[in-house]
Amino acid sequence: MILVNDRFVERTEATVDIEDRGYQFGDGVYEVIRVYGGAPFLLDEHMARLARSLREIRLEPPYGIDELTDKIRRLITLNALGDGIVYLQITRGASPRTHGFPKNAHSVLTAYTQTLDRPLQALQEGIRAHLTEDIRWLRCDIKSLNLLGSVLAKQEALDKGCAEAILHRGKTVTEGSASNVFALIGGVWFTHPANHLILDGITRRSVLRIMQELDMPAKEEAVTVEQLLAAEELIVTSTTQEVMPVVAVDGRPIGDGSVGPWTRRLQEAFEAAIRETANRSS
Ligand code: PSZ
Repeated sequence: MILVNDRFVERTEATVDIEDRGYQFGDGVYEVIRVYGGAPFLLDEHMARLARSLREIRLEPPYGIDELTDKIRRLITLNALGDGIVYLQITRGASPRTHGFPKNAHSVLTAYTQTLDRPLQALQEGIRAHLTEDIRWLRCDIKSLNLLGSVLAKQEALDKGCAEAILHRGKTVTEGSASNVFALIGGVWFTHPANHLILDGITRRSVLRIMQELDMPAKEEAVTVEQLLAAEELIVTSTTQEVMPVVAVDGRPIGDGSVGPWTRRLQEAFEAAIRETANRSS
């Protein structure tokens, strides 16, 4: 089933207007929520970030966030989702095409589920990443539907045989095309501060909390490309990539080119949080 505004409908019944502003302008925001063993992971944090994204683009959702949270849980149950994701987006709705906000349009909410396994082999072996200039707009803190900057960066990385693009504005590393970046330098984890230049990842925040619990020093301070290449360990984090080791950047090994001990400890703690979520639902 698919959630369309406040109704659960079959996939074939879910249609989008060709003048929907999400389709024409990318005028909307979205979330991707991880589900483990039928239980949504960090759902309240995703919903709080969604509410913030909506406010920042002055978009009124069709109904309140509490009601939406209930409906997302219902969607997971209806679809008997085990391990997977919920994709959820809200657009400014359909109206004759003009840039300014339409007066009579109603926002359009759609959400669906997708089964997805954990990327176990990549988590074990690590991935290669490719550095590329961050050409995105200056409100990367909003989880907006406009993803061309990320799409082009990711494809450039894939074309080079890498699984993720690490973005930099000039000398400063910002984040991944669809992830946040942490570099272990001199025994301290560095990640870009949560300002307008990055998306404040839910996984990023969860990993920062874990670092605190494990007494691993962490600083929300940007690093340069040069510092990143000299890091002892490197990870990218996201809802679907979890705590993903990066073992090489543009063909240069990070550390000795294998997954480091601090990364392994983080992965174990993150797995424990996942297990706790999955157990709660069973
Ligand atoms: O399925 C996928 O490939 C996903 S699910 C979430 C993402 C990709 N990306 C989230 C993201 C992002 O797009 C950018 C630019 N920065 C950071 C992140 C990580 O955010 P969280 O941890 O909330 O998923």
